[in-house]
Amino acid sequence: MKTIKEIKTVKFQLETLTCPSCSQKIEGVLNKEQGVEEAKVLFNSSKVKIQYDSDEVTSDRLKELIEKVGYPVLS
Ligand SMILES: [Cu+2]
Repeated sequence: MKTIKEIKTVKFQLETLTCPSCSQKIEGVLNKEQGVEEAKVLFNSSKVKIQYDSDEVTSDRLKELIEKVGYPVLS
């Protein structure tokens, strides 16, 4: 039997994004992660919207990946 993937959406508020290349870097790292369906950085509001499969990756892990790029996650 095929299991149905449960896709969740999480939004993080980042510290103000100052350059577009950083937001691309964040998107790149997230989209490469197993379990991430789609990650999108909303540059103007310094937010990241991520759709992910909660069986494969946790929101804590996603947060950690963003912080590794160098951007503190505020909430
Ligand atoms: Cu930058």
